[in-house]
Amino acid sequence: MAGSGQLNEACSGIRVVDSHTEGEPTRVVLSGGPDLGPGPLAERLRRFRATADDFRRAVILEPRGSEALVGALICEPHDRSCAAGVIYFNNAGFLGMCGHGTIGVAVTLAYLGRIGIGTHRLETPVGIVEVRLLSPNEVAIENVPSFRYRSRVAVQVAPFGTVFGDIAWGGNWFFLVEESPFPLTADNIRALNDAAHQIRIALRQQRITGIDDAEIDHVEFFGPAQSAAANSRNFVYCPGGAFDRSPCGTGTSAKLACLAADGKLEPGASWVQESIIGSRFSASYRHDENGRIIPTVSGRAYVCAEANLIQQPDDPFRNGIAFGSGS
Ligand code: PYC
Repeated sequence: MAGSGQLNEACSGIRVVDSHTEGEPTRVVLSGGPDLGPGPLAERLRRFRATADDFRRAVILEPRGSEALVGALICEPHDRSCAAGVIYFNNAGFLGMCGHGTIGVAVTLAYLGRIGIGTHRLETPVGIVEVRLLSPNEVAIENVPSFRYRSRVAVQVAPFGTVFGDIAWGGNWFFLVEESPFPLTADNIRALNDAAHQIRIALRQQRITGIDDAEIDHVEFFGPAQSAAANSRNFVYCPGGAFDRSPCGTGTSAKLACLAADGKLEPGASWVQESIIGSRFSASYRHDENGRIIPTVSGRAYVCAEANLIQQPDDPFRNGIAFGSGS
């Protein structure tokens, strides 16, 4: 009988729990992932990239995933003070850090009974982040040190002329554009995404980068908030060509770094960032000893599925469907 017994023995199972953080999905991989061996997370990320890209694609791409999905592979931490190690990936590759993903991971670990209310540390390839589980669905994360690298950088973008933006690090590299080319409404999502994509390509062609020639692969537009409870609305374009449904944890951190650099937000003061779908993160920051900021970003996540992903050996799309990354 199809679907049982011997046939199933040939299929590998990948155990996942899905959640969304303020609308943006996260898929936590609990088992069935690649063996990346020991060592710091940055080293294991290099092994993941070099040896197990099929696994990334199988978990993230259609027909099992979607362009908006971020995967989070749970690993043994190298630093034993951490509750878990985590490596983030999406439809285009790997992410150093992911704010919404970290909130999703914390809520998922709580759902599974692996962590309780209180403060925990998670190890990522770009550093340790502290997560405070405030309730089963509410999490505050203390992100990696964030900073503005350059302000008011001009980039020539064919349909728009000169576009000015700040370059900042919030766990990923961002180009932050204050004057959005289109109003930040759901009707404009396609136009916003296309514009952000053009800017990303122009940054690449004009060799405008982060530190050490790092590619700036996230573009963020800002505009007035729709809710009276928020300070600003954003639209965040992600490396695989999808847009963030949440206000983006690393993008909100990059925004705080710019506000701090401009003297527009005091340490400890609250900043509420609204996403293109109207969901919200609240955030604040403190300074570290190196002149950077340590952002705290809070939001809610909800578990929405538990599943075992199956890859049948003769399925032509067992490793996902490659439409092109959009990058
Ligand atoms: O929340 O940091 C974030 C994030 C990055 C990409 C998608 N979400």
